[in-house]
Amino acid sequence: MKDKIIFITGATSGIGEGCARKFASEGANLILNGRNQDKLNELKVELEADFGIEVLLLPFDVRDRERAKVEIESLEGKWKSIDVLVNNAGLVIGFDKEFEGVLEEWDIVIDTNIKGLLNITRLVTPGMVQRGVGHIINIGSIAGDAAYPGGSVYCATKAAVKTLSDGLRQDLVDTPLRVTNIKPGLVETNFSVVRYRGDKEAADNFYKGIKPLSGSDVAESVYFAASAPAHVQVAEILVLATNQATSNVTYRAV
Ligand code: NDP
Ligand code: 8X3
Repeated sequence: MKDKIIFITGATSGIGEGCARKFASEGANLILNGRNQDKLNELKVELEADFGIEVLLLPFDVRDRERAKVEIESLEGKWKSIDVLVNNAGLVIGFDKEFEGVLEEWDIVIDTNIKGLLNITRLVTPGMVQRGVGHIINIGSIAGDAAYPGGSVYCATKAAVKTLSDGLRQDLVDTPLRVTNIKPGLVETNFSVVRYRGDKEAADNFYKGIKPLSGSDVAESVYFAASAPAHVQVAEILVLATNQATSNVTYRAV
């Protein structure tokens, strides 16, 4: 992994931050994206000092097509040659029933988890095809395998991530590129704080009675797929907390 270029979206927290630390610890150089510029700056200082790697920051909203295009097309030198794209930026808002949810919140979730991911894939993959090198790793979810109460729109976006991963794998089948869909279960990150619209106590309660995964647990699966030999394509990984067996067990009443 030494000197490879890894582009991680949503690197300011949780799974994305865990991936940044893991790839940095293995000697990779990182392009880190997210909207929280302060957190990105902090990570850059820390990871460059701790691991002697280089970090380039691309702070933008993955939903912003024009900005993403300018930022990615302006990459220079070695930063153009992205080896691994980790499409991680994503969120859910609320636990509303499908017939009661807030349309504007659904727009944010759909635009980020599906269209934002597609936006970055569309911008980064052509260069990988041209160079004959590349790996697209999408962070899906067990929520994409089956809906749970109060989660249908989020679950639908993660089902879309599965389909987009499967479709891209077929579109790239005659190239050396690889596509992986990582499907975590319960991971304790800022995800639930966002889901409960900033209510930290409700977010903490969500994990009561179960030891969830951490962002770095999931990063180990991402790294496993990325570091497999070139002829090995890890198509999917479903990684769950030990006391979680299905998508539905994640449901908690608000
Ligand atoms: P966090 O809330 O901790 O992290 C989400 C990251 O996404 C943050 O870095 C946030 O950064 C970034 N992000 C959100 N919206 C945008 C945007 N529009 N543009 C750029 N970056 C954005 O949650 P997780 O780490 O848990 O979530 C990461 C991924 O993992 C998501 O796709 C989620 O669906 C998935 N997942 C999470 C699970 C869980 O239980 N936590 C389980 C299964 C999958 P910033 O605010 O700085 O933009
Ligand atoms: C996140 C997992 O089921 O907590 O994708 O929504 S879940």
